[in-house]
Amino acid sequence: MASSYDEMWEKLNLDLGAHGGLLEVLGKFYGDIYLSQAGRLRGMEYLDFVLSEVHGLRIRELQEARAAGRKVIGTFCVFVPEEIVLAADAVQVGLCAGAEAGKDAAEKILPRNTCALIKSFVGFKLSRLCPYIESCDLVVGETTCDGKKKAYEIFSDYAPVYVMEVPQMKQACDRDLWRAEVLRLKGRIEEVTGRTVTPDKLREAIRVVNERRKVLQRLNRLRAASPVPISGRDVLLVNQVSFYDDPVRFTASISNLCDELEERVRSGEGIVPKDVPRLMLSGCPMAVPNWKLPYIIESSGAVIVGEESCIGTRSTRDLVAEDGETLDEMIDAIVNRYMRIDCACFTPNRERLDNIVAMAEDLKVKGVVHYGLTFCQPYAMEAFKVEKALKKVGVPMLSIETDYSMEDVEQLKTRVEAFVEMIR
Ligand code: BJ8
Repeated sequence: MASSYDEMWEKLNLDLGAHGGLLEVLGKFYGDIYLSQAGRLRGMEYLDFVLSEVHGLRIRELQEARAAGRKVIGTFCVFVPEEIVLAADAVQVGLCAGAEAGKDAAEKILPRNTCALIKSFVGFKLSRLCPYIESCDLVVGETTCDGKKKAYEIFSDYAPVYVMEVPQMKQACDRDLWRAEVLRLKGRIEEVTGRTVTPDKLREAIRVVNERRKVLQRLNRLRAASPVPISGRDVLLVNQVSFYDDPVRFTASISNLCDELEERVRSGEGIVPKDVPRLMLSGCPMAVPNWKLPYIIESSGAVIVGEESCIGTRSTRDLVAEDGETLDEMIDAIVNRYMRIDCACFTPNRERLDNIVAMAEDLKVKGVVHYGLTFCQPYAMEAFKVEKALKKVGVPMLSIETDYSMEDVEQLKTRVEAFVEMIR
């Protein structure tokens, strides 16, 4: 069916036929997983609207921003400091990489044993399916895991790519390296946008991004109530949308959602009965529209109350200190905040274990589901340590490795149901 956005998508060089097919599948999937839930908060209508317009209205806004002289910067990792991008009056979008479409094309130029996230972003580009990638003036990659690092070399044949070097350890010399990298990024962003990052602009950008983190922290505090007032699926969606919506509008909308949630908590209303086992997810990021595992968990008699993930608390836990006055002080504050990210690409990575245990205890979960994308070595390796750390505090863990295909849904459901039964 023709869409009013066809002309815009054509200009972006999308494959209209394949793209239409993708939107159709996405719409169906969304209806089954999200709209079918009973007792959803009114505030989720905003998220439903954003999702229904994910390749429409938001893309139009990006085109309008570009026409007005602003640049669009795409990212794949929470290490890219959005503060710098916003301070140069550019728009940052998290490129999703959460769908299987495009996998066949990706496997022609990438090894098959590459994680689904990497195949997804390469496949989306090669198959001309993603209007976000096509709207980017620059894609900022990073040297986190080996797969991503090498994939950016290949990706740069198809899109303008800039790569930040992320250290692998957290010693003083690593911090120095990271500081130099943040400054190098600032230089490149200034070059691409033709704007200078001034102290005033950076201060405001730090505030805007912190406000978004704070509203997500508030959401996480509220959802921890018992009975649980909002589904894990819905909170995951909020986190996913935070990566590409306008930050100020998003913060205001989620603040309204939190007000409603607060009411619900006050009245003791839950999305599920009090005795439904509370679970926490931990591990690899789940990008839009990767809702498979949360859906399986929540349709197996459990409810998710936290995500220890980059599309979750890892990207919202820490704020950038707002007391810097000079540009140098603000850069230092940014460097310090980003160096606290506990991605499995770091070694050693004790903080992540401590953070997981603290989160599991705070949220009073009955168990943790560790989620690793197949072929993701950093998270697969750490899963063993996570299990051991949780065992010490008496929290059982189920380790799941999967990708974006639907082939293993039944098998995963059986394993999750058995786990839920065991912890009940
Ligand atoms: S800070 S988690 S967003 S790197 S799943 S591509 S690690 S093989 S996504 Fe990540 Fe930044 Fe770390 Fe977060 Fe590689 Fe693993 Fe694939 Fe991964």
